[in-house]
Amino acid sequence: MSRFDPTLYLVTDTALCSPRPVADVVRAAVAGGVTAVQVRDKTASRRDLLALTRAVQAALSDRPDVPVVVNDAVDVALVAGADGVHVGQDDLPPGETRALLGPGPLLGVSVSSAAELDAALALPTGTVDVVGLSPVWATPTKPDAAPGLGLEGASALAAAAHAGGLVAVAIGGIDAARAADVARTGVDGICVVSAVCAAADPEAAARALRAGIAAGRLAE
Ligand code: TZP
Ligand code: MG
Repeated sequence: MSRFDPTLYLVTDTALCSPRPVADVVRAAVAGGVTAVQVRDKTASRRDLLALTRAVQAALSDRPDVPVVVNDAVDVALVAGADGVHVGQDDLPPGETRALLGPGPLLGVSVSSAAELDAALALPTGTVDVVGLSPVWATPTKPDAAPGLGLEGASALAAAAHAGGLVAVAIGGIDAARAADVARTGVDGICVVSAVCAAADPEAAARALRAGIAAGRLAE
């Protein structure tokens, strides 16, 4: 899947979804307007991450338009036949990850600075598809994240990513109240964890985020 709609990209957190199964939260969130899903569980074994990925894929079996991407684990993504992988700066490098994946699946890379973005842009065309601009704001969901880019930083990195032909999504501290401001930076999409996973009603939370994004895009 080389083309996808990155408008509202849900990154899962098993603990924040609990006691609800992640797959149930994902299904509700997709009904509310989530367009892409990344299965992320830093504490799960490879085997459990595979089971979680398969549960999410099964929950979305009637939504082939919504890609299921695996965080960090290219082996799990390959075994599950996932639509892609997202790697950080401490994971397998993107070139090697692409070599393992082959040309079809999506490859996302987290970048926290212009230097990290430049490194992604310097790779051969078709290596990286999407960059996650990370984080826009500090967030308790990832306390070890780099310092926040802010809206101006995200805007500058999004422009540079677009100039190099990459899709740019923003992550970190984004909720419905901030979604319009983030959309106005020109990013192609917004990634959220807690705004959906910790919501009492994930479907309503996704709808509110989509409304914020739409408002920001209209104002562009
Ligand atoms: N990468 C950068 S910030 C972050 C990740 C996975 C967590 C974002 O979580 P939230 O709850 O949407 O702020
Ligand atoms: Mg990672």
